[in-house]
Amino acid sequence: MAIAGNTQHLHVKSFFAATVKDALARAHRELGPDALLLQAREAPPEARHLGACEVVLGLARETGTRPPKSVVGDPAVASQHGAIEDALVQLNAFMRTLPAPARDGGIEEALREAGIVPEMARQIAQAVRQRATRGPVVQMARPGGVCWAATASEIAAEIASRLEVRSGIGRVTALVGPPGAGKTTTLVKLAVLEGLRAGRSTRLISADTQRIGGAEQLRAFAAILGVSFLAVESAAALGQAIEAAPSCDLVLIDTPGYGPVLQSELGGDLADFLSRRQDIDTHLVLTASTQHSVLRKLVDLHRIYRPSKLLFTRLDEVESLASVYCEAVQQQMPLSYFGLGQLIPEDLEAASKERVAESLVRQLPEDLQAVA
Ligand SMILES: Nc1nc2c(ncn2[C@@H]2O[C@H](COP(=O)(O)OP(=O)(O)OP(=O)(O)O)[C@@H](O)[C@H]2O)c(=O)[nH]1
Ligand SMILES: [Mg+2]
Repeated sequence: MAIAGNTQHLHVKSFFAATVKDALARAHRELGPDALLLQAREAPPEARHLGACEVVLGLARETGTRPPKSVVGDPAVASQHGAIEDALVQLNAFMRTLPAPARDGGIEEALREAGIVPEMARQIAQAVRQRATRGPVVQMARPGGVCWAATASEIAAEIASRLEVRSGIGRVTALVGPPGAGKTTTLVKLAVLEGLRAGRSTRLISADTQRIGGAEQLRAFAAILGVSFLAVESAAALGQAIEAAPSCDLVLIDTPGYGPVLQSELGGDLADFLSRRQDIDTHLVLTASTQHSVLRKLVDLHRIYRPSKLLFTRLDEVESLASVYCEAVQQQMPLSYFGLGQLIPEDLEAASKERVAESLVRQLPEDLQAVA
């Protein structure tokens, strides 16, 4: 690593030992007292066999020369000391000018700016630093200078590792969620993808019968697809319709979307029924375009259904999946499917961690991605 305007180069080397103190002692024995401590950290898993602690030290040296075995009392090395000391003085002065956030490459700040909630951004940045295979890098050409040389894939992998994905649906599946979230459209997409195209006999049930015309949309779709359809007036009737279905049939249940007031007035029986029937695979349908704070309220409002998965629609309308990510991670709920538009069934795909992680990494500033 060249030091700008100087023929000296910075030789960077890691030393491992059981304690930081021992690792430092070993480093100073080999590099001498002038070596500059760049980093002390827990050794990464792949180097753990070398010692629990890793220290990384830098020492300025001439281009093309090998690092001295020992500088103490070595006349050849001593003759270089003037130049080396100059370089280290420059380096130390430079490092003192670095703004604090740049010391972690700005990953935490960039994640916050990409919409990740602060605590999560801090944890991800910290984990990325531990995951980073190349340790800290001094970048003389870059304002801000010291970066954690995590690769884009290391950042994406850390983001993805916090997510859970469980696509596929149960034999009896219900979609619940706020008004207009895309429940009916998604149910029909699932009927085609998981029912008809998979060669499974499929039944559609609408529990959306309190609203005038609520069940008609699904009835019309069922007629077009040529699958059986039933509208049920109560939770008890829903239970009977499920029992009446042949055991190999896929049963897909559409439910009405209620706001907070109607939910408590009209939604209680259905919520009681679904929350007790954990054999029914209940997905909470939400739109990716909803702000994170609102998503939180919607998840709370629909907790009475005890959904086990989150299904997000309208990914086609958003740049960032930050709120989808934060909500799924904070609720520790798996993602099932993503709605990507209005086309049936093309615009539905199994949820993937990669899609979410890549969308977030794309939000990071270009210079960070370049380092990353
Ligand atoms: N752009 C986009 N539009 C979608 C998506 N999914 C559904 N929609 C549209 O959203 C609108 C509402 O969809 P519905 O399926 O009727 O929503 P719902 O949750 O059943 O609504 P209610 O029954 O009124 O609660 C329709 O115009 C759909 O075509 C999606 O992934 N992307
Ligand atoms: Mg509907």
